[in-house]
Amino acid sequence: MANIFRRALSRSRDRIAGALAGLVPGRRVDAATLQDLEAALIGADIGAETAIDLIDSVREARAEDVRAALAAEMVRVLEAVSGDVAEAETGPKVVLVVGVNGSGKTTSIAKLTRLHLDRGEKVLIAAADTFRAAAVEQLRLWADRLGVELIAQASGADPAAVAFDACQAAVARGSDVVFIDTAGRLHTQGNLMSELEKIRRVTRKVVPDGPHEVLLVLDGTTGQNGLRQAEEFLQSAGVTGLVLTKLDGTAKGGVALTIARRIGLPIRFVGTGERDSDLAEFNATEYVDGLLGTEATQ
Ligand SMILES: Nc1nc2c(ncn2[C@@H]2O[C@H](COP(=O)(O)OP(=O)(O)OP(=O)(O)O)[C@@H](O)[C@H]2O)c(=O)[nH]1
Ligand SMILES: [Mg+2]
Repeated sequence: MANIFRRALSRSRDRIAGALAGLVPGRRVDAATLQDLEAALIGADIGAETAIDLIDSVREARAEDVRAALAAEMVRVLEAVSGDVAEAETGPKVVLVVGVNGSGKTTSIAKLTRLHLDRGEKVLIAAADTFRAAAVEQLRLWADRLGVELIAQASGADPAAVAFDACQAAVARGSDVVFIDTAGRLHTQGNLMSELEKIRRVTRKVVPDGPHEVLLVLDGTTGQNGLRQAEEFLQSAGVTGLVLTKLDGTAKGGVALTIARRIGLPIRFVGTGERDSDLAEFNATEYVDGLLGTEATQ
């Protein structure tokens, strides 16, 4: 399969390639080139602290080795947080999907559903975003299109009650996985954050070892701001992994490195478009190749 990160990160890769072009083989790396490289990394939305650390790791390298050394360090940073996903011991795997408004939660659930269906698994979806009728309808459209069962209640219903129903239905039907869609929220909305805690608590009454994953969906184009969101959600929602969405062409994409380094959370998936097939499992080596063009030059 073609490396999707090649396309997604082409802008940042071009910029970084421009900086790397200043390196003269056979010579030590000069300060001006390192400065250019640092600026290119920051321009790719790798936060300043992370960029400085990366530059430090290649300061002593020979010019011709810089790209490879940088790539190795980036992969190391990303793989340090790869971590395994908890598997369901008995009964369905419960996956709670959270994030701020419009980050791509509902669409990501459609994509994840498709991924699991393609593996031959039985999927059920819970419409626990009960704030807007349109939110339920959006999910219903996806569920119909994908041919999976949706558990929903009238708008305004208690999201935790929907999640509870869905877990019970998933147990009754022998589903392999249940995805719980939630309304967008900010970490500052205390009542909404405690609602997530309630959802978690209530699902445990049905599936005691769940939720097995709490996926935070982050818009990959919101840059360092997205990082702060991730940090705040981590505190209050028990997030276990990330889905980075909208990495489709004009994204700078470097935020993944900062997330890994600062937050210590694995990026599990990336979204690369609006269709249900536009999802890929995150792969550190391919991502770094997309950012640095490593493989093309070796
Ligand atoms: N280009 C692109 N668009 C995406 C991607 N993921 C989601 N979108 C679009 O982003 C918009 C918001 O997506 P939703 O899935 O509705 O986001 P949400 O987080 O559920 O939004 P709320 O429920 O309102 O908080 C929609 O127009 C999606 O089609 C992606 O990976 N790439
Ligand atoms: Mg939604």
